[in-house]
Amino acid sequence: MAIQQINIPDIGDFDSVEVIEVLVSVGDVVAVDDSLLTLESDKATMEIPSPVAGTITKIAVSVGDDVAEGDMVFDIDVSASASEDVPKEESVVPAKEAPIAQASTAPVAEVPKAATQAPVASANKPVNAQSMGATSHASPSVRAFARKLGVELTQVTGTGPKGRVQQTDVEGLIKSVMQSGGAASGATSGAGIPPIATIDFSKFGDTTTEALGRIKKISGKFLHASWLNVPHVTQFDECDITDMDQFRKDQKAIAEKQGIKLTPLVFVMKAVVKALQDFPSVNASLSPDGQSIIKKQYYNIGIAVDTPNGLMVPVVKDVDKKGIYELSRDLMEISGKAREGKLSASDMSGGTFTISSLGGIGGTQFTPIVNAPEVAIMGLSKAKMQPVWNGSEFIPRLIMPFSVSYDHRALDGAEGVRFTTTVGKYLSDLRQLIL
Ligand code: CAO
Repeated sequence: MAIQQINIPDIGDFDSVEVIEVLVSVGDVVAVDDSLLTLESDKATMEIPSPVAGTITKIAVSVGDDVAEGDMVFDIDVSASASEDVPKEESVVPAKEAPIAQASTAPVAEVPKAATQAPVASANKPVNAQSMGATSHASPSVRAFARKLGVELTQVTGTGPKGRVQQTDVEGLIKSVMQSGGAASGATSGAGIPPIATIDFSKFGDTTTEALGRIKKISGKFLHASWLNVPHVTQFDECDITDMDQFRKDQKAIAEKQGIKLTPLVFVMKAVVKALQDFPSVNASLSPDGQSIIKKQYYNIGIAVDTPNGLMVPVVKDVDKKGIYELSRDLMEISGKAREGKLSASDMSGGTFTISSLGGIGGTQFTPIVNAPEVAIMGLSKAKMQPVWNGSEFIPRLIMPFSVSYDHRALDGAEGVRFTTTVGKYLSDLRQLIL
């Protein structure tokens, strides 16, 4: 046995503090930094971490004792043999600094080796209250309240004087975690989504609070779910739409006679569908277990529409089977219905790929969020005349920036950029759509 005596380290300004929790028992195997004791003064609560890995062989304090710097509190056996008696599964747990693969496969004998490599010398190295986790200021009663509810004070933003954490701050954190559905994932485990601080903005100036509209609340949930579940990659690109736009303008007068407004968007829809036929994995969804890709042989394009009530995504069906005029009519109809709040459930369902066009408004590029369970979405930005080098001179060309965000589980980067390049190729030369 190689016994390492653990003493109370530097506890800052306090002469002695009370032990309010003994977090280990004799025979427990601990890793470096595992908490051993909780101390509480009238000003702060602090945890004493283990400076070594090993097995607890003696505990020299009890709850209610007062301890001071240098007091002996534990004996820990740091020898190799100390962990050999411990069942294999348990002994692997403390080796938390080992790579994951090693942790699950390492033979028992390797664990004490890691333990002896731990910074034994640091047992005698002064550790101040800050490094012991007492970084949050809070009264003992607030600390006790947080502890009772399993809230780590370091996750709470204090709104009291000098950032002191108050009971309302702890309550606010719990409320926000519950509302975001994060409670199940464990607010204190570190595995959940770290909450955003709750701040009383009125402390800094006048504010007004308005409830989000119904559509915004609904779309917000979908956007949030996609943002959290889908590993997004956004590929930026641009294409020369000079010829396409000239053709559009040539057709505009004829279209207007039929009551149709021709915008670049319908040409993009046709080019996208042709590219989707070339890249079936983009016109797809992942199976719920993520083990298969479901490729769709129909081409229904969702169009993000900006309405007074918020973003809506009606779907234009069978885009592959429709001409430019028919698509324009469909687009005018569904965007009109969206703005008047008259979309039916079937108008909004069955999409296979979505286009979000901000080209009529402005901007150079943006990163749209995938309309899951689809696997990709295109973002269109405003086309501008730009000088383009043709090999001998700069010529003015109409260049449209666009982006495609995609689910990296479904598409590799190479496939993503091949897709955007193909869309650009079709938009630059519409004749290719009929090949
Ligand atoms: N580059 C340059 N000009 C463009 C363009 C582009 N990429 N796209 C459209 N335009 C032009 C149109 O030609 C039109 O000009 P003219 O009247 O001179 O022909 C003008 O901009 C306005 O077009 P529009 O926006 O009315 O029509 P559209 O078919 O392009 O778009 C719709 C229809 C419903 C998509 C659009 O009105 C809309 O709601 N866009 C916002 C979508 C949105 O909010 N997306 C964000 C989602 S966040 O992820």
